[in-house]
Amino acid sequence: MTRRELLRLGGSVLAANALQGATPADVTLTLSRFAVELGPGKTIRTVGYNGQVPGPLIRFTEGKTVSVDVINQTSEPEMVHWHGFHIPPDVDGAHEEGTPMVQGRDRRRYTFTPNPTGTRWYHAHAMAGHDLTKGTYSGQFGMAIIEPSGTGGQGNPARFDQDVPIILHDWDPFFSSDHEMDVDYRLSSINGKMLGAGDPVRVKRGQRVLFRVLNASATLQHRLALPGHSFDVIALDGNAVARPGRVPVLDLAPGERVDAIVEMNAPGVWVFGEEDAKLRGAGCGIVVEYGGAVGKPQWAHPAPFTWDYMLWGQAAEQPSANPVPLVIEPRSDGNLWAINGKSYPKTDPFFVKPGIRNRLIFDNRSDMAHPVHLHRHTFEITRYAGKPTSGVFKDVVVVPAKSVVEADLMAMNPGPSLFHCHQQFHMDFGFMALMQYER
Ligand SMILES: [Cu+2]
Repeated sequence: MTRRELLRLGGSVLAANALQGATPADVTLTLSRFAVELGPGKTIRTVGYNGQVPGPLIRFTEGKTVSVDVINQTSEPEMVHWHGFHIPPDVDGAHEEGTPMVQGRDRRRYTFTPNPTGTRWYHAHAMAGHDLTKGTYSGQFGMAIIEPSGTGGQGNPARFDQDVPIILHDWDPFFSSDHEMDVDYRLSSINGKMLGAGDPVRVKRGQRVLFRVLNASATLQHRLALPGHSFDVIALDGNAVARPGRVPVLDLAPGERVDAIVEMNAPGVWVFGEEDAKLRGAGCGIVVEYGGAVGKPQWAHPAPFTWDYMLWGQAAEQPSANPVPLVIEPRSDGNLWAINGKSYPKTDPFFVKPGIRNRLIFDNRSDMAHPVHLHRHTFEITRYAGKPTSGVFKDVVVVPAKSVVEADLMAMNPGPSLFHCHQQFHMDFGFMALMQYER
């Protein structure tokens, strides 16, 4: 874009805002319905941000207050949730916490101060129910990186040569059973393209590449491998881990992020893709191409591996904490899930004590794993399926079937905070409650 074009564009934005009596926002997200070509002959229509999927990669600076204009060009009320941000409830992007919706054909400005640093994201926070076009089934997702202030924009303490977002999504959902309980998908993408349809990730031998992987699927867990390479995991959900460690695969539930550095020392053309052949065939992969390498992208199935958050933690005696039990059970009365015996919207709020260490006890009595998410806070996993750990900080944690996971949080961000399963179909059918601060 030339300077003249920039000035012209700037002028029109200024004029539009002058009509509204406002100065231009730092970030503008315009929601509209548009066509996305995931691959040759594979075009879907969805609602997304700024006419692109994923939405724009947004880099914030920790502690620097920003204004975000959300312009809703659709006819439905919508909401942008800032996932992993410690910001107030009226801007967090959950109606249930008190953030005002952006009505159809309306706009709204949100002002907040991004923190803490790390790989975060933003996405729709709407109930979809049986409508598989809404909420996180749609194209409303994007990565947001909060950089530390005063480091010249290098958001990660580790040394790396390239910073590459890897954003997974599944498309064209349908009910795979007569009971409308199991959602399956016909298409998958990384960075908005099916495997082979987009630009490859271009690397050079000897480089250290930081992959920031985000699972933005509405309901599916994903496991990725890059044949010939391994992953040095340095952060989970954007938070530096206590003990960085090398693994052959990356495993992410909906909502989770993994930052991993890969040493590029196996020249060739590779498929960085889903371990599951069906999902990879549906498009879940991206080509990694070394400079000078030619040929068809190569895939090799990774060896079996047990993904375990505690690989990056430390065994440690935990200080005592205020216990907050959360019993997760299936229900047979139409609302599928219950927390402490009740399904949303009837769930009771649960309370934490301000200013101290509170221990959330996720007691999953169902026979299904759940990626549970807490808004506006980061928690530290302190016990995982019976084993003590520390130093792993997250905002989504997979609670395995018939298991208990304990996670501590310092209650330092008062106001209501939504707690829910990040599996959209579970959230929509009862698996949600509000966390409140005791007075
Ligand atoms: Cu769930």
